[in-house]
Amino acid sequence: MKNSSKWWKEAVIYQIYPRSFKDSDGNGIGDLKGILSQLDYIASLGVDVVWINPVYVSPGEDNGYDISDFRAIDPAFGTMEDLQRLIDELHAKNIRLIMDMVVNHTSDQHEWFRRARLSRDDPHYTLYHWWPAEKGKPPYRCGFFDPEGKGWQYNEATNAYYLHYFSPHQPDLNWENPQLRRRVYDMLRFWLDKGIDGFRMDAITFISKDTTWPEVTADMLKEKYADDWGHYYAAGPHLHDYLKELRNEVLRGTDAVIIGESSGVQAEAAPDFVGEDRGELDMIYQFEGIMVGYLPGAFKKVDPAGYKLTEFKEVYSRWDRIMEARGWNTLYLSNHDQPRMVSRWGDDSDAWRAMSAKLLFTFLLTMRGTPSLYNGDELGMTNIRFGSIEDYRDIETRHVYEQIRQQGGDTDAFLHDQQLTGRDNSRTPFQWSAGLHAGFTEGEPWIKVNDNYRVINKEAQENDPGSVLSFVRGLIRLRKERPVLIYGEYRLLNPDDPHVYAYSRYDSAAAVLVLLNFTGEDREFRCDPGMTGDLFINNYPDLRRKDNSIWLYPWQAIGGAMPGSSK
Ligand code: TEU
Repeated sequence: MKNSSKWWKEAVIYQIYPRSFKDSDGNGIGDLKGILSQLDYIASLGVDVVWINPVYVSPGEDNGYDISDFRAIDPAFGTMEDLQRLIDELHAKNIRLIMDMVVNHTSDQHEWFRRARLSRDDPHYTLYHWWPAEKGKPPYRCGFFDPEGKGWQYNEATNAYYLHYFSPHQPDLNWENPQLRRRVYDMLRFWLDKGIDGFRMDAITFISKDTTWPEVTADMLKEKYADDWGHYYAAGPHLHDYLKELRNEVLRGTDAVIIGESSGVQAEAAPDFVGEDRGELDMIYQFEGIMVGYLPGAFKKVDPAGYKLTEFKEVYSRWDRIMEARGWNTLYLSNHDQPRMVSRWGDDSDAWRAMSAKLLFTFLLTMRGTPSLYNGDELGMTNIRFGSIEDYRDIETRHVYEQIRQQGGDTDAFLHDQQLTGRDNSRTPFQWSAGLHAGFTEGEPWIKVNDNYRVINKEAQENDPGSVLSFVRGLIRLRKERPVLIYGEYRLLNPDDPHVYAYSRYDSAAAVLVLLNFTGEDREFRCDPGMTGDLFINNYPDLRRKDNSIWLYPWQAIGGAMPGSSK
């Protein structure tokens, strides 16, 4: 059914990275009590859903994406009581809570794996994937966070290699085993019973493996999977069966939402995951959008020429078209795995930081699809741009650096790229004030605070009507007031214009024109200036209309009703 209404289609999601949001006990790590202390702030944004990154017990090799106890809160983040309070107090403010859940792998410190690795006879052995060493070397698999890039790790006690798509500390779970699946479903129900409103399923597209373990040759990877291991990993033979089973076993009869991180899924395949006829996921976080401007084949290497707006428009327009018929889109320009939104897609110089951040939020909040806003972006927080590998905490950056070093590659060039793309850029502490450590902690922060906190912080923007923060609050309100911005059709108006992104949103009652100047220069948009009547979004005080043109200021973003529109 096309565009049936659902609470999660109308929602704005706010992603909180708990480790860096607010520390309540001075240990330098953000925690649940910290989040609890800022609920008024969160509510003041107007968001409907909070998504928190993993807070389960974990050795923290990958900041919580290596879970060692699925059913308990890591003491660094607080207690189960804190979590229950968070659920209740968010609900009291009409905000739902989505928890991040990692079931492609566990930590190597999880009890299941600690036992599994002891002996082939241990009942836990079959909860993971193994290659017995008597069969020789396993066929190559890529381990994204492995210092050598390998996806199999030898384990002496079992004389076998275990599979890990991420780091050797993150062994992959064996979804082929029905017992494993039952354990996972039980555990997911455990969390729903606590009253949470859904899950963001981490790396969920990787759970099904071809256990005939075919050789994956470089040619095959290139031809069939566009040189991307993620594409191969997301093409497991039973993926859709497992997702259907998961939905049936866990979500049936609930109002909860399930959002899959869909690494490796290409646009044409997306409706098979989220089509309402499918009974699998509700939404996915696609990767094609955030890959725009990366050079093919290389690890997150940015094109020095920057990204092409025409490509950006093409990707988002295509995803809209594909989802229109079967499914529902999400929109995000940053998260805990991506650099800061304004540094990657806007211009984070003093001159244009605020303007370009406002423009990017206009995009996120006027497109069709459920927007996810990443904490700190609403202040225009920027990349920290670490100069040395020592400053990084992220396992991905550190281990890929090691891979490159071992292969004799150019580590300086890598570090240079990481300044734009590295994950730690978006993981620095939330900038609350101009005070000590940006008001994040009274202790020593687990990762450096961005020096610009004295200028960019919540306190400075709170009561400034011209701030990015105020602008975002206004946009969220507007989206709520105008259903056309949620369910209305989307049309791209100028696919070939390399500077301005123009589109309309319309339904039977209203039509809205959005113009976004993605450059630091004045740009002309040729159209009948009468095209914009009542202007309700503008990051400048005025709009210059002249003859048959609208002249946009640098990074100007406007949205307005199209009077008597012919759409
Ligand atoms: O990310 C999965 C994933 O596909 C990553 O490889 C992602 O593409 C990469 O981090 C981008 O640089 C998820 C989580 O979001 C991430 O934080 C975890 O590190 C990863 O799974 C392993 O659990």
